[in-house]
Amino acid sequence: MAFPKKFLWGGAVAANQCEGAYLEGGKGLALPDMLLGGDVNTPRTFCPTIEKDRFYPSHEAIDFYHHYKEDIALFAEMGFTCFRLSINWARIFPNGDDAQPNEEGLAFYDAVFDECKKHGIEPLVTLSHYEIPWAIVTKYHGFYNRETIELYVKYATTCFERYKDKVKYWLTFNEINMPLMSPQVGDMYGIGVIQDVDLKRTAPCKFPDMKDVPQERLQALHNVFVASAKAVIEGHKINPNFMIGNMVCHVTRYPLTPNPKDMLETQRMDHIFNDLCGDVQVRGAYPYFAKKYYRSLGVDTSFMDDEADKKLLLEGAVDFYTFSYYMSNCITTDENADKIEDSMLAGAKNPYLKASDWGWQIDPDGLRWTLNKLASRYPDTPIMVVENGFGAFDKVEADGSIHDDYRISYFREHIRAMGEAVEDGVPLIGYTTWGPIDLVSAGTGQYAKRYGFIYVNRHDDGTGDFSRSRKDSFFWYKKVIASNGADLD
Ligand code: BGP
Repeated sequence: MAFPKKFLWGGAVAANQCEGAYLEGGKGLALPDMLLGGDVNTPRTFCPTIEKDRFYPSHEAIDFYHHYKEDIALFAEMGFTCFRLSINWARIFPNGDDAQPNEEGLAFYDAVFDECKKHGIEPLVTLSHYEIPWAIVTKYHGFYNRETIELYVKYATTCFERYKDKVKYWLTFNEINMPLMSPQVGDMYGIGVIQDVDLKRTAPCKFPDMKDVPQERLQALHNVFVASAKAVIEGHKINPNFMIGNMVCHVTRYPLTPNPKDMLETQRMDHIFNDLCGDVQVRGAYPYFAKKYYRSLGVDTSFMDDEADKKLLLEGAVDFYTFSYYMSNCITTDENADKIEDSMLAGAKNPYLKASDWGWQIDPDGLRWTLNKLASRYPDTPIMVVENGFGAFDKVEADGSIHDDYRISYFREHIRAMGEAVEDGVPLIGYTTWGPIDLVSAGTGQYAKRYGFIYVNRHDDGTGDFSRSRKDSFFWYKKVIASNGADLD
């Protein structure tokens, strides 16, 4: 496999899923702090107040806040040259609209980046990985309010100024297309717009029970685009060498049959759910198909025609394209086709693919297909896969070892597919696996859905001492990195 010489190899985490210490160091509440755990059959619920008798996984997560030195040393042992992490916005601006940033929060990330540097690891920093301060949700109605654009830009520029000599690679918003992909979940996660929920009540509320108001959701997403563009513009003023990217959740879609109706529906869904956000952020303008879709939901699209915003989107186009890739789905107009039971990623089952215990279909060739698609859609734009991984139940043997050959085989095939895409000519610059260390699942809030090369002794019943240990995949990935992707055995 011929990966480029300075290819970035590493892993990715998000603050809310690993840090814990949810009120330490002056941090304020962030949206994920209000989420309870669920499992594969129980949707995650949202509890708008903190109740003593309930379990909120982000509050302790895997306690990266106190273990970061040990964890970064383990990443270095695997040979990481890149570590993707997010800054928790609520550590820097605990109330979202504070006049001054929280120095203790800033100092924490200084220490983390210094630790990376010590080990020769390049940080890749996501500014917003679902960690909108809770106060912005309750006081401003999230990104629906244009004032939130300025709060975000202030937060972003504070980080750019502070870390301009320590961080070169930035991403403005994680999985920015989530509000399109899944209205209720996306409202919550991406844009902090919660509809029709009494934010003072204590009863948990299931995501699917929340009301969707497309006008607010899509106008908020527009404000997110503007916030991202402004951040890119300001970032480049602070350090012209910054590489600032977007981040899309790419669920690759195939027609289930060659029925032209299936083809058309697949193209339509691919456009809306996978391409729309990338087009805005890379090309700097809404694609031609956006208006028809928005209007079909009854949305007044005049915000798309605002001249000042149009100018910002164009000037604030990103420097590189990044995405998460876990699976592919099939699309069909046949209502009787066998469905995938996942509200977020719904589609039809592909008879050629196997799935994880959470129903995510495993498709390495789909990654090659996707990389080629993106390279032709966004010519001359460097591409990076910033999330890819296999959530699974792991078994700890009596001697403490963990034989996760299923994970190794998932990664082997996906890295092979990436290598083939590089040979096809795709300008791929790096790869960070999702969850190089076990962490809290975003979708289900579980610890049991494990992704790591590093095991964390922490469980869904709240037990475990947070100790870390190496799985078989740890040694395998180390070999892969040392050989720059050539040795996948
Ligand atoms: C992406 C998120 C991550 C991560 C990953 C795996 O959607 O960006 O935060 O969690 O998916 O999903 P899950 O944790 O639900 O298994």
